[in-house]
Amino acid sequence: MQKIKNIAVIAHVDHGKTTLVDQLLQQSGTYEAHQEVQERAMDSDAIEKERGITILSKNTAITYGEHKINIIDTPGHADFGGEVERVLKMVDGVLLLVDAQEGVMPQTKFVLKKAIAFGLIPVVVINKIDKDGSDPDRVMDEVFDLLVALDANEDQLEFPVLYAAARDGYAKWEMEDENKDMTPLFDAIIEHVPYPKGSADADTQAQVFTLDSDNFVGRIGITRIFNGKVKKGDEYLLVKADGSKSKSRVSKLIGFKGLDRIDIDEAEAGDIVAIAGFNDIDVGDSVCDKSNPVALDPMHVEEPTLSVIMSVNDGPLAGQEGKHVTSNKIRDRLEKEMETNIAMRMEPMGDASFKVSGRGELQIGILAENMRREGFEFMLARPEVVTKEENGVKMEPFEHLVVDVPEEFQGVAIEKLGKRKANMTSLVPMPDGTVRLEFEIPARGLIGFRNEFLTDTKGEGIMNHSYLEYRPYSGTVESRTPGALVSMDNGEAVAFSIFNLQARGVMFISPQDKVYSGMVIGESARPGDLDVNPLKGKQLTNMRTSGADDAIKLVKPRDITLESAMEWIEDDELIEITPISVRIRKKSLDPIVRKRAARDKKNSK
Ligand SMILES: Nc1nc2c(ncn2[C@@H]2O[C@H](COP(=O)(O)OP(=O)(O)OP(=O)(O)O)[C@@H](O)[C@H]2O)c(=O)[nH]1
Ligand SMILES: [Mg+2]
Repeated sequence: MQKIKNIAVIAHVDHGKTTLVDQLLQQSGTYEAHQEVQERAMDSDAIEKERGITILSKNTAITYGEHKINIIDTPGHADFGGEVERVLKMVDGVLLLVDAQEGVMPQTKFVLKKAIAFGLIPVVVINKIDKDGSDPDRVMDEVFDLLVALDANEDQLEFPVLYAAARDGYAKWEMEDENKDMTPLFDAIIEHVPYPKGSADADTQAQVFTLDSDNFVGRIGITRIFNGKVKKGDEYLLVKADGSKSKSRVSKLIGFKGLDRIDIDEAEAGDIVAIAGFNDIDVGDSVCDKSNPVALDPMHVEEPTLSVIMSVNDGPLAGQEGKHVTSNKIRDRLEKEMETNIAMRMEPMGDASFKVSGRGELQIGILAENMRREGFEFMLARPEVVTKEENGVKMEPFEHLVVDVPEEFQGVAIEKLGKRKANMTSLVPMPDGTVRLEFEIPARGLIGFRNEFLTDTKGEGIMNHSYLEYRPYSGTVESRTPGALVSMDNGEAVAFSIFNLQARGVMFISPQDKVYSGMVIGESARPGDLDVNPLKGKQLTNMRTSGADDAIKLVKPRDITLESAMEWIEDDELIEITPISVRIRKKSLDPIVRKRAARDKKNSK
């Protein structure tokens, strides 16, 4: 029987997880000599590559001496925390990476809290020690204090610590040691991560933690085998979270080796393998012995905290750019998503709309981005937090927020966050002249804050947050002040009128962009919406051919992305998303209806 170690790499976003996995793959000699490998090889999805972030957790396996090490790379962004939660149950140890300069950040706390709760002893890797501003001693203290605060037990407090520069390919036990290679980290894994429990001779018990598909064999469940063996060709019972059972034969068994997948005939307790042959296999399902099925605990991950209504595009430009536009298509796609994405929820709302819930704007935004790339067209409303009742008290999600700002912006940051009901818990001057402020804030208060924060801090502020807990509802928080510039006509925008409108605010459109009545084409410099006409040409001259256009200096319009739009819009606005465009519109396209609503709102105040 092969000796196996199963680890997950966890950290705050960007602290270097995927880069570290690259080095472990390379230095273990897992790649073939001629194999060409991209940087951050585990980030294989298109959006992951584009943005340089990990979205889905993924596993790989390396051989080190007589050991096989199964490694699961996890995402660090708070919105994908559910991915980390479900992975932690599958491993026997974690590598906790902490940036030697940034130190403990909100998601470091979140993932470590979960790991501690699972009883795992972290191998702490203080990473990026090559950075100029790095301060490994301070960061080490922060990690220790965090473990104490998380009620870690004595064994957990004895955690091993290494110092590393993943990008440069070395890890070491002491800062004074020579920068060589990853050997110390490999040794730490072998020495400190326990061997899997369970027995290859017991009845089979395996659990699915990720789904995949294969053109030839269809749906594949990536599973951790906790007991017994899984053999190709044998029959097993699939037990779902609701207790329902179905029998199937394993048509294909796939093992992992670096970035490759290999056909195998058998695997046993402790290993991580992919299983094909079960058509309706889902995340959390157990694959069990058919005569003695004992299912494993279904997976629990934290509930979604944010929801947004997705609906069929009913604007005047509907159906012109997308392939899938009907509510049936949208429903099918969302249902498919929910099968694999256990941290998200979907609820049909009638009238061709769906409530999609997740952990944050980025998670919902990535789903929407994937859908538009697949040819979907739809609308999104303003994100809302998911509130719930506990003992008759309305509760809402709170977040732990850390902002790093140059000293001169400390005042404005505190003032703005105060208006959003944030409560400051710490203020620490950092060696580089910035100040680190920590807050507890209702998740509601963060919606739309990022843009404002970046403007207020002239782009120099950095903010990070992650889910804390549900607390009693904290009353109204402030939202966007500037009004919208709303088009009052249908057609193609004209340079001359955009030029004139620039004085009124920031434009979102360029000449020749399609616009319609009720579409938001800019942000007004003042509060309150303003109906404007972006189609007005200079009197009857054909400006483009006359060359007069060249004389007009247009400011570059603000780029409206799916996520910036989600941050920006108000309750009476929608985002229209197609494979080609992201537009913002008023819910009601009729100016008279909007005027009446505005008047009613004013009167009711
Ligand atoms: N200076 C320095 N930069 C590093 C080091 N390790 C990683 N980086 C850089 O940090 C950035 C983020 O690295 P990733 O490996 O994508 O980080 P990650 O933790 O996987 O990020 P997420 O998966 O999105 O949470 C990249 O630009 C890396 O090149 C290091 O040791 N030193
Ligand atoms: Mg990553």
